[in-house]
Amino acid sequence: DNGVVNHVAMLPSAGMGHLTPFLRLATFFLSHNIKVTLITPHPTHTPSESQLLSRFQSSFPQVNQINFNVESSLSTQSPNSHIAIPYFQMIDDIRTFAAKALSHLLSSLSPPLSFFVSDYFMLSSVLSITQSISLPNYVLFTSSASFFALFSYFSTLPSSLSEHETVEIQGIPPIPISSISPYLLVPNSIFKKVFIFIEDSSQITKFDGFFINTFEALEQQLLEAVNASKVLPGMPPLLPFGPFVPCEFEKEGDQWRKPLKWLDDQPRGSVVFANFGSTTEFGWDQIREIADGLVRSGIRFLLVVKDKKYFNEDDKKEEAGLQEVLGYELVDRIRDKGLVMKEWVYQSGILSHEAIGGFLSHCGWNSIVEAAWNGVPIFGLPQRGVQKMNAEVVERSGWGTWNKNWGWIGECLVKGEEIGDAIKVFMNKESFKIKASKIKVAARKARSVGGDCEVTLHKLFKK
Ligand code: BUP
Repeated sequence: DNGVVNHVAMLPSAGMGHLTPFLRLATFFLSHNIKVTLITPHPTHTPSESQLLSRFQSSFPQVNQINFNVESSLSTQSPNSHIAIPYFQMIDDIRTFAAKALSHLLSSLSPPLSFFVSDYFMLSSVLSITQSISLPNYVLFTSSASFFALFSYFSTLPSSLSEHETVEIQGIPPIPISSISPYLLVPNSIFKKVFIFIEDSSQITKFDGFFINTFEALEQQLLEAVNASKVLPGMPPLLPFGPFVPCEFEKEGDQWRKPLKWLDDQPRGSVVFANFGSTTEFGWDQIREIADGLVRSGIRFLLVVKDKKYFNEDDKKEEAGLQEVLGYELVDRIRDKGLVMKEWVYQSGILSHEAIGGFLSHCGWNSIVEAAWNGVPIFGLPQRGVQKMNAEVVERSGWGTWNKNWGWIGECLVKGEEIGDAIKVFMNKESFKIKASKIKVAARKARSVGGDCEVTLHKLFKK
């Protein structure tokens, strides 16, 4: 220790899927005596984000937490309530703040920053700022290395992509076109306009590096190909910092105990856990089919259902809501075999419970890494974005599967009978369990003292 205080500033994008990995990485920095400044919007996109932030603040009062006011017309109408600012609007608001105030803010921090960590949704908005003040800029990529490869290659792809069957990128497995979000294939879609980084991959090479929540055993081939500049010439280092580990502050009040108590009474490995991400947009008809499938499978289950209303209006009418979503008959059939909850649960705690034997997941990347950390096999029900590509990562490494014929879940209705059969086969497959335990061992090794994450950290701060 030479007395130098290492200081890092971080700016996550909106959404739990971005905030959670940023806070987990911040916790890792803190545990290695690195000072952290965290810059976040107020109000947040969802109530869950502001609750998580305040618990983080209570656990780590030493963190320099800076809130900036979101200036969109929507939020100024009622600055203190959660009035569901549309996601794209929120991203735009963060960019506006960055353009106006970030340069001054970052250069005024004390002690001076070692580097800045931005979100990959902010790519083009921050680079010119950090370059102008000569501040090293790393990007936290909150998805898989598999998607990183496509992301960094994207602007060099032909525009007539939808006529091809696969995308072929040197050094990595071919990506089926059907696994890529249709929004990325449509020229001039709003998605492409908002995430303008994709239009210009050359910017990627100007950053100091990319942090990613993955580890060798999970995505070795991808990491090697990207770092050998096979995917994009001149690529800065893609640094695996995963698996990001769930933290104590993520537990909310006492409510996280409820499903764990129920799980305590279930046999080891007997329960399939079904949860579909923080921005699930299944219709209620699809949720009913999934619940019906779970009952038909004969396997014990813990199902978490939510609708947009819950997230947007902070509506916690748990019991009434459930019957409304599932119908009385189904709620009655569920009684023996399952627990259904209609609220935010402590997912990583559930995944670590020994009664859990499988995970029915939308395949958000954080969920996948949490399952890997706990050695829980995954059956994927991808709904949108990069979730099919994430499901493929799991399938390739042999600890789970998904049904490609079902397409994007929620687009057409998958019936309970089919779901029930699939769950039965999935939960009885020994090879998934064996592979998942191996992934868990590798995940723990990457995070151990002297493991890959610490090696990455020492590279960053070598003096
Ligand atoms: Br839902 C839910 N409790 O009830 P992903 C989620 N989580 O702790 P995303 C809970 O939120 P996209 C709940 O453990 C994970 O850390 C979960 O991130 C936690 O999916 C995070 O899995 C969700 O990346 O969708 O962000 O919902 O695929 O768009 O990233």
